Amino acid sequence: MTNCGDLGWHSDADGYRYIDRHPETGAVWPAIPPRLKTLAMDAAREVGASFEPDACLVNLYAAAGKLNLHQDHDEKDYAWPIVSLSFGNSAVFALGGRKRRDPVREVMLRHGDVAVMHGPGRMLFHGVKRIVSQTAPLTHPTIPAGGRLNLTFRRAA
Ligand SMILES: O=C(O)CCC(=O)C(=O)O
Ligand SMILES: [Mn+2]
Repeated sequence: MTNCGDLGWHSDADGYRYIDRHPETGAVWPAIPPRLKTLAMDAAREVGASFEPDACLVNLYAAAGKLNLHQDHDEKDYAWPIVSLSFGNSAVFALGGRKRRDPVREVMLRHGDVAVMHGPGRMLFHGVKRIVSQTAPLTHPTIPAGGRLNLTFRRAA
């Protein structure tokens, strides 16, 4: 897990929050690549959302990686969407309701997919149940064998 943008999402013993520097090196996060920022803003606009991301969380999943059901609620304003880009192997994405115990449906997020959580979808519980091996159309040195790369663009502050 790492970040680019003015702010990066971080979790440690003190909890979850956005911070403006890498917690180990003290360096500022690298800028969000301009073309990806534009892509995220365009995707948001397509579903009637508008934002300028100041944070991009980079999640690299190993073949056995998963992400527990959660809501993204550390951002200042939930009117801003979250835009997710997926690369590498597909993920079985779990999409629930506004309560943790609501029923969950499964959506496949494939290489190149763009997902936007916005409006009534912004605060839905979600997670990654599993990564589906052998589904990546190409391999890349930054994605471990059988793994997946996900970028989520957020406006945190
Ligand atoms: O990997 C994904 O598709 C989802 C990532 C996510 O929900 C998060 O980083 O908050
Ligand atoms: Mn999330």
